[in-house]
Amino acid sequence: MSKIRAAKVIVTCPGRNFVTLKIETEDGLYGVGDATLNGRELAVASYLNDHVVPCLIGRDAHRIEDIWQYLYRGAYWRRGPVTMSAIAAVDMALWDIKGKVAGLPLYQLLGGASRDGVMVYCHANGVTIEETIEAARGYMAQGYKAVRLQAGVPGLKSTYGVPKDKKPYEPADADIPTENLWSTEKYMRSLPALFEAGRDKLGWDVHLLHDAHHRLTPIEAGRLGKDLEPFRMFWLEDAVPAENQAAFRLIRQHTTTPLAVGEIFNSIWDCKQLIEEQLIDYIRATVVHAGGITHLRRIAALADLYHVRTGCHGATDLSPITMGAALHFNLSIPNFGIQEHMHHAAVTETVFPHAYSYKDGYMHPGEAPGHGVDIDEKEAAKYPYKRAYLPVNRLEDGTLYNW
Ligand code: GCO
Ligand code: MG
Repeated sequence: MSKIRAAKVIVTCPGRNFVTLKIETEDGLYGVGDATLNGRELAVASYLNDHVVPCLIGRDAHRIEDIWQYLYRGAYWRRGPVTMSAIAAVDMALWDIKGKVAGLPLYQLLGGASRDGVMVYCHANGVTIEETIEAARGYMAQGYKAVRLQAGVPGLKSTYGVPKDKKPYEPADADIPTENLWSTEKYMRSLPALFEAGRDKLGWDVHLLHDAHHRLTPIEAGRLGKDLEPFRMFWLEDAVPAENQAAFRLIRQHTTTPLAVGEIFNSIWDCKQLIEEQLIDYIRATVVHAGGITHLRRIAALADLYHVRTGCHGATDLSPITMGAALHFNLSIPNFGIQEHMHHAAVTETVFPHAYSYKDGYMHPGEAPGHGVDIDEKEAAKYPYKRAYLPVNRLEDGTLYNW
């Protein structure tokens, strides 16, 4: 028994907004969990502060599964990104504590390492194809075995996924969302050339990925997948919005390009049909938005039965705590596929010291007890919350569209 003495929510903005839950036990240990939901951060902070923290005090920190069920079933209102990010934060913090009590890195508690390292992919972005290829070359020189290629679409002024001013990531930079224009026709015409250049200039020994950000219809996605088949992509991500899981049947009927989806999923119910019908190849759900290690393991176990591998979301709006927890998860499960890796800003790293590291295309969670990521509260206090949104997308006739 290790009684929970206190729990607090820390909101900080070192480069971008992060919400962290810190749980302390009566025997002087603590664990931290990520609760960041980009653009809706304070909703999760309130959910935790007002509704979860009071219910945690006095509970046994070791009863991770029981606390998970208590927060999930006990709330009556199930699922949803706010609820599941809050539960995830508690879950991560409790696994962190258990690891510290055991004196073992989290992956050891999850069954030990199934591989030596976690293959990661990075983002090569550019306004033009040439710029994107140049960026990919730079990453390959750092050892990356897998690169996501995104380029500006000729005829569209700015596109989400292609950062402005050569910034390394896609910042949520506006107090009120800025508006982009979108044209599927222009995009679909431009994309094969990017991958043709990719294979031509980067060769065949690198995995190439692409994110369509939910912007296509199923039949468009089928056609795009077919057009991209000659380039043997690792995956085409988020081809269509996935609320209607059956929509993926149509894409599957038309292309053998591997499909990935799920960064906005928050429970196993969002992907049950996609997995059981083998409509996808990679599931992108990750620790913070899909109910923590406890729930993500359940998703991965289901996926394993159907030849679906994991490809956890790892953008910079997920805090280093999620990256650390995901790396332990990735190292331990049998059906790991790949992990996304976007570099956090240096200032983010000063607030979240971590044991994980990158070398030659692979990441490793490190050997620190627990998940190996901490928060420096003094540093965190220097960066107050700042409202910031990602852009929205409109079609050229003004219709609000998916971004
Ligand atoms: C990705 C994503 C991100 C998300 C962002 C939303 O594949 O990394 O699509 O860029 O858009 O994490 O908050
Ligand atoms: Mg994505």
